[in-house]
Amino acid sequence: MFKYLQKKMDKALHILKGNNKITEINVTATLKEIRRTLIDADVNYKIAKTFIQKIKEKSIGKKVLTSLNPKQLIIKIIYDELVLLMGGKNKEINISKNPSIILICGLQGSGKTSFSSKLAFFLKKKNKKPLLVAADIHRPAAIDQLKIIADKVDIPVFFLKENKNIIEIIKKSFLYANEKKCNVIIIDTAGRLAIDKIMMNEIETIYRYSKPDETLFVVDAMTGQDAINTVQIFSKVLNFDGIVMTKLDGDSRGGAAITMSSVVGKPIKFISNGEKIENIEIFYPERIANRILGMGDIVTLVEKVQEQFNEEKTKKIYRKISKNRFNFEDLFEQIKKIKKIGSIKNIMSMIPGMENFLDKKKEKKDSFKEIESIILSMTPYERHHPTLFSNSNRKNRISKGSGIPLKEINLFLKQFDKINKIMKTMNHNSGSEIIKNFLSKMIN
Ligand SMILES: Nc1nc2c(ncn2[C@@H]2O[C@H](COP(=O)(O)OP(=O)(O)O)[C@@H](O)[C@H]2O)c(=O)[nH]1
Ligand SMILES: [Mg+2]
Repeated sequence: MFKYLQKKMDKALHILKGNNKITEINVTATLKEIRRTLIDADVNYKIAKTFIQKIKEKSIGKKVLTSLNPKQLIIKIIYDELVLLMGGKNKEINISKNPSIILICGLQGSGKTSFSSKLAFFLKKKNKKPLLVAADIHRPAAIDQLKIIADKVDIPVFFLKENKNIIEIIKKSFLYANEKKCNVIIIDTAGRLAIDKIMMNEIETIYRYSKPDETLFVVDAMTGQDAINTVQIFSKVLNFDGIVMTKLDGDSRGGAAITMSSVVGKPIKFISNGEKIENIEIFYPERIANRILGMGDIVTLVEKVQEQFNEEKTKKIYRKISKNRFNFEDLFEQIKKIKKIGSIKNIMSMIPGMENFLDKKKEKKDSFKEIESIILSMTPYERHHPTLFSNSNRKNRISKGSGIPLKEINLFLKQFDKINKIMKTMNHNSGSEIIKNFLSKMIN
């Protein structure tokens, strides 16, 4: 699923240079490649163009964090846009009532019957008690098809053989559900080759009579742009709640799936990626975006860094530094923040040039520990007044308390002093520049 997009995106992202700032020049090639990838994957030309435009605006406008690894930052921006394109957060189906009624509709062969049983199986695993209703009155074999699948997983099916009165089928199925204490009723309907009057009349009758809590429209991903057109036509006649996209295991290139919800304004709620009963997945835009980009770790990391070192917070550090009030307590706080982000190796790899350094000095991975012990051995007053350490008695005391040789303490104090000086000369906009220098000097 989404293999095509994955492969192509990976190629596009690898063109990105890691060590430069985000400029028009170094993102252009990547964005061009991404646009081509999207169009090849059956994404509408205009949507692909707007998508690229948005990424360009967002990435080139990113000043504060540009000194972090731009490659990773761009990946995060692409990820965010991709999630938005797919409709943002996942919209859950409404199954809170007893019973909840779910109406399944769609064209012939789109996968309604398969999906109905998959959904029943899925809900059964979530401790619901589903009932499947065979409401396809046009194909005589439809009842058997549903029964064969459902019997295997022990899910009850309601049907009336030889009865073509759709209202009667629905009415009796509700009574049956009540009798059997089923709390979800899934109605599998008939489809036609195209959305026509007969199909719509029938669906509307079922809809009016059953008052579904959730109406899902099933489309075949392999039909590409046609799937989008079909959903658009259907949405004009029935106000359904969500889309189910099936056959994503086929040779579909995924474009319809990623653009569907922004084109038609309805969320995809489930996807199906195989003929087996367990081949059903809730559609989570975030997870799909991660899958397509294959960069889940980077996205999480950038999110955490942005959380800990946002513009406001880094400006505050700068103000302190420029007023010469940056002290050991502040340093301690910074280290705590970095630790929250994850392993030092991870955070270091986000800083241009640091990967090489770390590879060579893997054993230095925990060098923050030393700094922390030194600071912890200081009194609160000392932590706030770095200049007190011109006194060697204090240094001796810290050395004893922390168990760190005096030589190391002297080195640390010297570095601290040096960083403070360097940082003061920096432009206040480059908040992350401060952090970057700060870290690289500390660890050196
Ligand atoms: N490969 C694949 N086949 C599917 C999927 N969903 C349904 N099918 C197949 O598509 C065909 C039509 O499905 P069916 O549920 O009968 O469609 P309906 O006419 O809408 O009820 C069947 O052969 C299914 O096995 C899927 O996600 N992947
Ligand atoms: Mg069917």
